[in-house]
Amino acid sequence: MNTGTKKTALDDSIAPLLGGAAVEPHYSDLISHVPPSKSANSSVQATEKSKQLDHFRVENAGQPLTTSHGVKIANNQQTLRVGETGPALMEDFHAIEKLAAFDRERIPERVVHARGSGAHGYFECYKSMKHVTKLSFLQNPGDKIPVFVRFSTVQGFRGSPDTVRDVRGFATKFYTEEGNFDIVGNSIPVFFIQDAIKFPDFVHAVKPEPHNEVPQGQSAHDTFWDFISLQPESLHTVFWAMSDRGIPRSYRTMEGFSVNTYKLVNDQDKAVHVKFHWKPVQGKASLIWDEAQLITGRDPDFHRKDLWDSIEAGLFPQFEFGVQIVTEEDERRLGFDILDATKLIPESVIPVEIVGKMTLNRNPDNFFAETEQIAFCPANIVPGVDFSNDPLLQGRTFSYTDTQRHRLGGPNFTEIPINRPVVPVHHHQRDGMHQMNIVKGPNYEPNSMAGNWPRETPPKPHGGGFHSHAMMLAGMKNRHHSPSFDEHFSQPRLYYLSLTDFEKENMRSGFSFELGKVQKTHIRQRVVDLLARVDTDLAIAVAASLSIELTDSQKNYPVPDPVCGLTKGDPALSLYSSGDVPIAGRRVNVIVSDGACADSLKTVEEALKKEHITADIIAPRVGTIHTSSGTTTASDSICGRPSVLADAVVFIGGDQSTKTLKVNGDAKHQLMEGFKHLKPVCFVGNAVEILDETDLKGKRDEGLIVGDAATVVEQLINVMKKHRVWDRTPLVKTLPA
Ligand code: HDD
Repeated sequence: MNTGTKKTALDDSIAPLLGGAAVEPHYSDLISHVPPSKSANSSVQATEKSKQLDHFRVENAGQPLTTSHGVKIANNQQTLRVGETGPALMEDFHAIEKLAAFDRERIPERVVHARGSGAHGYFECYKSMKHVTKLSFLQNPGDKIPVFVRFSTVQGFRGSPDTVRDVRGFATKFYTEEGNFDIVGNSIPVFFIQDAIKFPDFVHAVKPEPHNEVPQGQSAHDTFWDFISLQPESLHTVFWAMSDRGIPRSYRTMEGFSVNTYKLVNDQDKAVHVKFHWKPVQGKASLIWDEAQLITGRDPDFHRKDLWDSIEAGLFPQFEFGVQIVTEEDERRLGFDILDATKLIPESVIPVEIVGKMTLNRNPDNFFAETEQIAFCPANIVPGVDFSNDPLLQGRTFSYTDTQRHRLGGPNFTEIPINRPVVPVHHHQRDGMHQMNIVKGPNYEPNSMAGNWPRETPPKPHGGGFHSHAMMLAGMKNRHHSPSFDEHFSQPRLYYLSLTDFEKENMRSGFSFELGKVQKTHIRQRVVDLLARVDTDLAIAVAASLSIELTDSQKNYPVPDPVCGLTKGDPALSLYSSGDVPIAGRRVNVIVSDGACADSLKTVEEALKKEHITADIIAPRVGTIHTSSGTTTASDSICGRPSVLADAVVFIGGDQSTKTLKVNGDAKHQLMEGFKHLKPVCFVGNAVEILDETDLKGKRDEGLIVGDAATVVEQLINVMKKHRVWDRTPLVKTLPA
């Protein structure tokens, strides 16, 4: 055994790997090849929060291995035992500590929203909102504050795939100069229930079924649809989840909504109701359902990696921040209750006023320490904001900190670095599990021992203490809900009418798929009955896929009243009705083989780069590929990076290359699959011969593009702006893959 001062046990074991040379020093050699994270580099301006986190960041490079008590360790490879074959010894404090720490590594996952990804960034104010709110970060244009955002799915466990059909969480922590303010929102503007008391029932129904714990990451099962069919208030949110909104292309291409109505309060103590919105600068976009399901196997971390990679590439995701301010007069003319979280406020009636922008520019250093331990709560508000009487919001204000005390092990989770505000914290709360601070002085108030510090601060226009907005209330104590919460069909109808034809069709397919997985026929029938109350054509289409026939009475249900007189819908509710979408940050699979035309490849790569689109070079094998006049590097194989992971596919021609790819099954599969998922599929030069080897021989459409490199790439960029080749839908239904 090595007990000397120069070589260690690890030195002995890695020496052969390093060519048997004397190993000294050793750890830094092993890790020096790890490239530094670009997003963590100083090119990104450090925010106050980032500077605060510096105090807690631990760099291990060049440091000796120690126990948690700081004792340097000479051997981390073998347990202390008697002789070479004898039993282990209890006095091996290092082995015992190491195993005990490992045994406790997992903490309870979030009861919902367990699967998620986060990023640091900053928020910048565009314009002063002083007239409506004291919120410190909305006073002066140009002011910036740090934020941390966590995106998530709702239903699945921590290890579930990213691209399941689900609502997405969109939670933002603003580290303001007056404390932490959280907007714990979703990617869908409405919620399944109106009153927080129903949340456990809803979650039990949607989570994997209790007897066998399936299905994972899916709502396509009996208990979910049983609940929905008996709870018509959930229908509106279900409409959104069954539409393309339930399968976003990326976290970067989702809208975010506070869902609940809040209040903004100004320095005159005047309050207005408000809903908060996030608008993705990258544009809105979704996946195709078949594609989403395939990605769950091909790359279960698809959204997580997309967020991470775009930040590392310097293509920082941005979201504009908007407010929908509702005056008392507006409230009266809307015709529905803005305190009902199953209702949205149409943007064509009350426009979203854009007041700032959030930029996500830094990946976390440690997933557990930051993304897993961050604790959001709708009750985390600061001066300038207050709660509305929305009964869902009222219940939420309790549930989050309660679950966090359990999940994060006690009341002191606010001292975990990611949760600390960037302003000082002083109070009389003490002790408990994992207290990190050494607080001096008396722990009660009033006190004369320390001049009664820390003291209250009266409310002020700026920098004052938080005080709740005063409101006159009177009423009987009871468990009734307001009759204004009773209507459930007008808003789902508004949403359905707002969609483009292909979005409507996707929603019908979404319903058909999910209800097709439901075993109990009476549950399917009840859902179809609810659909008939919203739109007869939709109900007939879904019913047909389930061999259900609508009764005459179901066909003649009264048409719900239009919301705010919007008989044709509201364009803002559709993903695609407003025309071209931004394409910066998209990815294209560029397929080559040995002999591929170097000039064509260069033209395509350069044109895509100009649009900030990533070209992933893929080939029958990874590594060096010999082109017509040099080499290129395939970052993945055609099989390893299928079309479902890209937004478009380009085949580069070249005599030998085309000859190889024509007989390559993975290449032809990529072509057909990309086509099936309505993606542009392009052929440069003689690569068109690959197309002619498939069932699509001779076929051309807007997105099946053939020609020289410059022509192809120009057309490709134009088609990508439409996101998909939607007109292809009827044809692809007849194709196998
Ligand atoms: Fe919730 C987590 C969003 C209703 C109780 N919720 C959670 C997260 C998001 C939302 C984004 C994950 C935050 C993170 O990334 O850590 N929840 C919503 C929205 C709702 C909503 C937009 C409707 C407007 N939630 C809601 C109700 C209750 C909860 C009515 C209970 C009364 N939500 C929770 C929770 C979670 C949570 C159980 C799980 C983990 C956590 O809080 O920290 O307390």
